[in-house]
Amino acid sequence: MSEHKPSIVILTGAGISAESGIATFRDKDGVWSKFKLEDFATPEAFERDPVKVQHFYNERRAGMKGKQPNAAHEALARLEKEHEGEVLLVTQNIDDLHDRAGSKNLIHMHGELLKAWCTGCDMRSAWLEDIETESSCAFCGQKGSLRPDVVWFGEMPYQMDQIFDALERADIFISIGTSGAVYPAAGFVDAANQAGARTIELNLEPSDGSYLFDEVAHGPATEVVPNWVEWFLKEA
Ligand code: BJW
Repeated sequence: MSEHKPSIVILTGAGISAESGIATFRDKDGVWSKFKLEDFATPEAFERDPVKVQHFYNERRAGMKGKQPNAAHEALARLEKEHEGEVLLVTQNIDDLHDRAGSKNLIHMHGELLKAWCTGCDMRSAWLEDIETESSCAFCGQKGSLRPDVVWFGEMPYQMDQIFDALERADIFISIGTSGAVYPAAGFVDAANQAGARTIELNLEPSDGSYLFDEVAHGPATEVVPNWVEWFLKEA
């Protein structure tokens, strides 16, 4: 019988992109310290004031220009390439830094800033510029039906069945750069623990849920993530 290669599920949050110059949400200078989430990150906010919400995301999309993947994104792409077992990377981040680092088995559970979703025909298209009231859908041509393809509070994150299936068969679960403040992602560690996985937190500082993990390593993602990957590929 062939040796079992551990299945790994990785959850990443804003902390992994912090050293690439993208703001986190709940840190001192985070997005929610400047903008009230109820006014920008709910379907109700968009209904009330679509221009204001589009402007917020247009600014953040423009702010992505020139941002590059860092050593932590690259280490996770290397892990997927070199580890013979399954590696599923689930990111809460709406940036494209994991994609550009080369990760392939990747789920953007909170959507993608560089895509527009047409609420008229339900199609998604790559979108690098501003979304304006006059912008028309690349598929159906309708005007005024595009929104950022991101998951707001109260909306269902993407590919949840696939994520929970992977957590059920996970041998290792690693949570990186996330405060664990937002569900359902914050509950993945419980699902992994129930599945008997070894659970690991890699974060700048202990998150509120640190005690739920079997192992923790604290420090900047560009240090702790490449160190862990290097160790795992050599020793495991
Ligand atoms: C570093 C670092 C460095 C810094 N190196 N680390 C009451 C109880 C329980 C749940 C709810 C409740 N009321 C409502 C809910 C549900 C709600 C929720 O969780 N609310 C909470 C506020 C309580 N969730 C939802 O509505 C979600 N949908 C949902 O639940 O659907 C129903 C459902 C039920 C059951 C199963 C399945 C579904 C949708 C949530 C959508 C979240 N959307 C956002 C915005 C996306 C678009 C945008 O960007 O504008 O997603 S909010 C924001 O938070 C964003 C992030 O992905 C998410 C998580 O944030 P993250 O990544 O953890 O960032 P931070 O800033 O919090 O943490 C950064 C961490 O990095 C920190 O720990 C730092 O220390 C660390 N760090 N520098 C390493 N260099």
